[in-house]
Amino acid sequence: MDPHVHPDVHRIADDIGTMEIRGAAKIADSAATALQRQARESDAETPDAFRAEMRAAARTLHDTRPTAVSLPNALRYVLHGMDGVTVEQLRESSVVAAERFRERLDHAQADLGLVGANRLKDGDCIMTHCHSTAVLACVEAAVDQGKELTAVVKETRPRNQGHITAERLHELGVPVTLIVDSAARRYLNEVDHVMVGADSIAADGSVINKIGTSGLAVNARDRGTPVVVAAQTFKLHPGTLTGHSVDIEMRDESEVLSAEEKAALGNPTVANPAFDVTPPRYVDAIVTERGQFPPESIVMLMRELFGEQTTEPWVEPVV
Ligand code: RUB
Repeated sequence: MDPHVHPDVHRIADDIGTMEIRGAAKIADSAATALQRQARESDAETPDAFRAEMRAAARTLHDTRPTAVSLPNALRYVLHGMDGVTVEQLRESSVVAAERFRERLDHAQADLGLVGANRLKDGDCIMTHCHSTAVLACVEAAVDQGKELTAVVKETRPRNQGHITAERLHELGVPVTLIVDSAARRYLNEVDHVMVGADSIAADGSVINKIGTSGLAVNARDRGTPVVVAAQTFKLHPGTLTGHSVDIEMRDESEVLSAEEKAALGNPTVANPAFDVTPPRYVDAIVTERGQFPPESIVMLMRELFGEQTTEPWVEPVV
């Protein structure tokens, strides 16, 4: 019989897959919450059955979206924290590990916000792409310090996450100019920083983020506008230390065109990659809760935090 996965884990996995829950930090937080729920509600009778349920729940979450490494990093954190010889000990340690992960996530966000705010001066204008809670943490910290900022916000087709960013910035009292993605270059001379988040950061300092980030970064370099990436250290992709590459998610074509629209155009092939890779030479700084790093040096931090640890504790052990 397959191990029992709690319905709330399936619900959270579905919400991640359909992007009801989205953005790397939120996905990680929700994955830890889901494992916590699984641990709390499990009625497994043996330690082996409990562990098998936790692995199955982690696999259900893991298989939702492939690009944001925050998801496997969250699962790893909780499963590595699961410890003990009785079901109750395993349950308690898993619940505590999930809680600790979520707390660390919160603190990291606040700490990196303060680092990012140091880059922003009173009167600065930033350009953003997609919706990144890490970028917003930097803006919020700067606003709290009394700095007045403005923002040019890219719409971010096809899902328009720029609308969420515009709303959040408005709530922070930051005046927003919303532009279509293709207008970005036109405004790059008028902004002081491009600030984006990350879904994964590779060992060579490449930044994987919402599709359109790399084109924006290349244009920004051409115009001399610094590109800052705001990302907690759980965006560092330990697998890239050992030669793995980051999977770029291809999403459904219906996000780009409805079936009717597609038919009216003579049924072209529609491609919908969700993320792209910005090479380190186009990134000026990566702002984390551990301070600011040039992208080329991020590998040092990655080794310090993860070593060569690329285990997949959700995989069934071979017996
Ligand atoms: C979201 C996206 C965000 C990063 C960082 O893509 O690319 O820039 O996840 O977000 P999607 P955060 O909308 O497809 O999930 O800083 O909140 O972790």
